[in-house]
Amino acid sequence: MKILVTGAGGQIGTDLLPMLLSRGHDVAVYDLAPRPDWCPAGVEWMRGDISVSAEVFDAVKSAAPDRIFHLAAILSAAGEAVPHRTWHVNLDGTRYVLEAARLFEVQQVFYTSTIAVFGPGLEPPVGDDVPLHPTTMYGVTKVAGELLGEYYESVFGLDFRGVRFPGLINAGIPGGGTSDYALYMFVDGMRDGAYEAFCTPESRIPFMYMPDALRAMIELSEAPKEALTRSIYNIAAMSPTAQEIADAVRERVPGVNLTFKSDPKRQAILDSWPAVLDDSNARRDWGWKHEFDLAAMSDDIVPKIRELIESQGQAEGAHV
Ligand code: AKB
Repeated sequence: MKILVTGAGGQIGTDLLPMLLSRGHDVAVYDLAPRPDWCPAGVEWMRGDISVSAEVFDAVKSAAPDRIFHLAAILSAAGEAVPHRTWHVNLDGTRYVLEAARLFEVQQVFYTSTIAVFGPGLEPPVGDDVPLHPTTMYGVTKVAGELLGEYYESVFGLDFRGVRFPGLINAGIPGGGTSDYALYMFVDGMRDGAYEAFCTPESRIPFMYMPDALRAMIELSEAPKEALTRSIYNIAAMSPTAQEIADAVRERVPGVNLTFKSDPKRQAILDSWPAVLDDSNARRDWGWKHEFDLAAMSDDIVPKIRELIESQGQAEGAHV
């Protein structure tokens, strides 16, 4: 199957591309950045801007994919610095992807939504169908993107599906998200021996380890349509506090100095997100089940980050 991945130069793409190749797919990428060193051979890398309709249409026409995994987006913390650009990239970009999919008869568009669609005051565990009142431009665009995809599904018959990701953790690139403190505790803690988290130790949001996140994408993408009762699903794995993440790092990285200094803007974003998600619809409809809790993830990720730091050192362009 031919799969086009938009925004593959970010945190998810680093791990998704090798996985798609290992499953025998023909993979093309559409990304603003030039082809990075880590991009596996065999991936066709097209450079372009998701917020320029003609470029998106040309890329989809020339790649002629069966499926699009649409990852390109500006995340929550970065988005608050450039809200207009975030609207343009996240929402117009999604509209161009959906329209190109319709024009060039792409079978499925897979959408990466987020816990940032939720706003403050929701009682945990928070289910799929609750009022969505996000406080960030990223969240606003993701709510609108979900609705736009559902419109393309009901009006044009496009197969549109996706997940609301928790904060993601992998041995990779932090990408301007508010959940990045968890990843930095591991990466900076191991590389520099210290990290000051921009949140309180009590902060608690849902997180997921990248192998679970990738498996969720593949499993939902391949699920029979008739089994699905909705387009967009909450998925969950763990909801540790920042303190619990720090403790997990400390247990595995002796001597690491992890401290907390809450940044009011990013703290307000974190506090607006649910502490715990209800993902029972995903579990019922397509058998979603996470594998990694905090301990299992920490055991798995520490040697991977160590290997990456050793192989890449402090070199310019290293993606740790
Ligand atoms: C962010 O922090 O903006 C993202 C997300 C939770 O969608 N990682």
